[in-house]
Amino acid sequence: MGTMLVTGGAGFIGANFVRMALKRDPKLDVIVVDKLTYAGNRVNLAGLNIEFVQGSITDAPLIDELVARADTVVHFAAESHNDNSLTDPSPFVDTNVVGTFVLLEAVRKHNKRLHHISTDEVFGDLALDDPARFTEHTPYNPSSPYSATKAGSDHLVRAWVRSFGIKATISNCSNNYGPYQHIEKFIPRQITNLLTGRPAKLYGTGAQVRDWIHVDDHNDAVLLILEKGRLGETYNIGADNDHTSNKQVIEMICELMGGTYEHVADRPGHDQRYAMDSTKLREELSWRPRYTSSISEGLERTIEWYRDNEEWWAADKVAVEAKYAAGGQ
Ligand code: NAD
Ligand code: TDX
Repeated sequence: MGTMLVTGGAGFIGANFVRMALKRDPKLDVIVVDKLTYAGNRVNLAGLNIEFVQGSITDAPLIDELVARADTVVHFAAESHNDNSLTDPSPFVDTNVVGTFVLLEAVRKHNKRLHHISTDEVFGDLALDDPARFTEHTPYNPSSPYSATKAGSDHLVRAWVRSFGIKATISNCSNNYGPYQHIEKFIPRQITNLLTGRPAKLYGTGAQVRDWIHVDDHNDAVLLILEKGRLGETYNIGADNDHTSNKQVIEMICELMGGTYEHVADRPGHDQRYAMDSTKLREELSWRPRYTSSISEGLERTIEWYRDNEEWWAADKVAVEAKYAAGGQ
């Protein structure tokens, strides 16, 4: 793939992606562009042979120059946390919508291959008793400022494919977990709560369902789409884990680690159920997740990672919890 430009490569999924891509092809030239917001961490890429550029995807001259040097662009950069989008949506519009627009203009000008990373949240949610799953044809119906800006970015990519013929693919993936995930997110928040003597915190009743996927299964699918995906197409990514409620996940974590949880204020507008139908990806590209049917194996390894890497997260813990506590969570 020659030179690959990875946006947001110092974040959770992007850093795991760069690690996987270089493991598969140590000769790959990787340029990471990342603003290093609170969610980005240069340490996530420590020891890797890459070129790192600190900068924003909204910086058009910078992005033009970097895209010109790349053969392929993989676009992870985003503001990614729903709760933050409820307190201040502004950076979500800037990065997720305007930043994607800036990137698309550079991709169009230099005629480069783009893969855009998106989420299942663009489809809105399903009722808890609805067994349906989202397909690539499910209409968009986002609920939060985060998911609305991701939906906007997907629409921009599709419009640039149709109107300007850019060489792009999109993937929409369900909730990821694994190493290097920021401790504001559900699973690492609970693990680090228990590791610091706090109770785990469950929003509302905890009946909500997320279709959990290990980050390596997500990134494996992204590499496959880059290699074999049909241009202009969208692929849903999910590991068929749409049967475990937040309450069950928190109970698993408490059981594995020895600890308790408490109910805290619910998220306003909380999406109830996400479930992905990844038949297209499985049939067309023969993708299969390695962590299947239950999250317990991946969860145990993730708990171990946070235990072993306390220096990676400990400095952020007090501030993250103070922010949640201010909102009753
Ligand atoms: P993250 O918040 O951990 O990382 C985002 C990265 O983007 C950070 O390194 C941050 O510094 C960088 N960034 C933010 N604004 C930037 C800007 N203006 N310019 C350059 N870099 C910027 O997020 P994540 O969980 O790794 O998510 C990565 C992508 O995957 C996002 O597009 C997200 O919408 C999508 N996604 C995430 C999940 C999930 O469960 N986490 C699921 C599906 C899709
Ligand atoms: O402390 C918590 N307690 C709790 O019960 C937190 C932080 C969350 N929750 C609940 C809310 C959700 O139902 O857990 C579920 C997961 O929450 P998040 O980790 O915030 O993820 P979610 O809002 O589902 O979005 C995630 O998946 C889709 C990512 O953050 C997005 O970037 C991705 O697009």
